[in-house]
Amino acid sequence: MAASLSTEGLQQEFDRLVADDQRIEPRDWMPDDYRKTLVRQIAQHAHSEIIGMQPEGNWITRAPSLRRKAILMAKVQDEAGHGLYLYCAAETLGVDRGELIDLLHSGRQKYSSIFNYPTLTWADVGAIGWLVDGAAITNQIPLCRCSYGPYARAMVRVCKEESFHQRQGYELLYALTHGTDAQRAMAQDAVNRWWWPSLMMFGPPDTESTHTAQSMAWRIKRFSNDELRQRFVDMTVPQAEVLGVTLPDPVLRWNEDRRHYDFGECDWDELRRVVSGEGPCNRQRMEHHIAAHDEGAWVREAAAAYAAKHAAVDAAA
Ligand code: FAQ
Repeated sequence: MAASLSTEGLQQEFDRLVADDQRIEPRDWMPDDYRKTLVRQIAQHAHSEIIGMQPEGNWITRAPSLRRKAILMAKVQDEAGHGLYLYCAAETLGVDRGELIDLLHSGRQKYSSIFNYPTLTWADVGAIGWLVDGAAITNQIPLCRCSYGPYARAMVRVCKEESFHQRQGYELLYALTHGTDAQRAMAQDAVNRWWWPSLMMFGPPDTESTHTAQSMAWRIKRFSNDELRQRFVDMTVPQAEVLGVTLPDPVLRWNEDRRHYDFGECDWDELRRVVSGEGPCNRQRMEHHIAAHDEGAWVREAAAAYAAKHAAVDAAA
């Protein structure tokens, strides 16, 4: 069909597929800006999963029991898997993973602000699972219905795994809040530090979000940043009550008229600083990623040589 239609006809067919809630697949014609938006978002998402292994990876050797260590290792490994599905989804748009990693290393692509905060105590592992994975799921469940097929399908599996991650964080914090006074204080301190950065994961307020309107028209995003942030707050406040922690927001309260929780304003200057490279751990995260990438060069070379050898054998057969 692509060969026989004019650009206008192709655009109409694309618009029809999106309006009918059908999936755009890699073989389909798509507008250049749709492709660019997807590459930007999927690459940023993939980088976030990979850089996101660092804050929790910091605690694998110090987990307080074998059970906790096994759970944490499985979780961090899952994040690596998510990064790989997402790089594969991006590659269906005609870009190469190596190219995306270069863009990350040169600061031309981003990763989520949240991974630029330090993990100071063991309770941070629980707070990340409960709040960060909780926010990630809230954002990612609608992405399972994203108009681009490979991204939507990757999200289905990612969301299943994220929900295990969120539960393990909640369960870890529950054990701490039902433990000693020192454990309760450690849990509360972690929640105090991770609450606002978790709300900022949803991106700038709608009034400042440059991409939301177009991404919603293309059905890449199904809800705006503020809608998802509200959904996350509504879901999380009752969980905080069961855990027995307070959320560090003096204006947080149920609004009977809106049937939602009212909550305070994030520090948007802080989000801007962290996204522009001035967060507490930005430099450390990138240095670590670049060093790991360089040290892994021999593995990539060996894998490529192995694949080339087998391709030559197959071709000769
Ligand atoms: N951090 O116009 P919008 C996870 C940028 S995965 C950094 O609103 P958009 C799992 C944005 O890119 C977490 N940058 O943009 C896990 C844009 O920049 P540009 C990652 C941010 O795309 C858990 C500019 O600001 N999840 O946590 C942030 O429509 C535990 C304007 O913003 C995803 O990536 C931010 N927070 O909406 C792993 C989900 N917010 O390129 C390990 C997919 C905004 O114009 C451990 N992504 N920016 O210069 C999305 O849903 C969207 O891309 C948003 C942003 C909602 C993040």
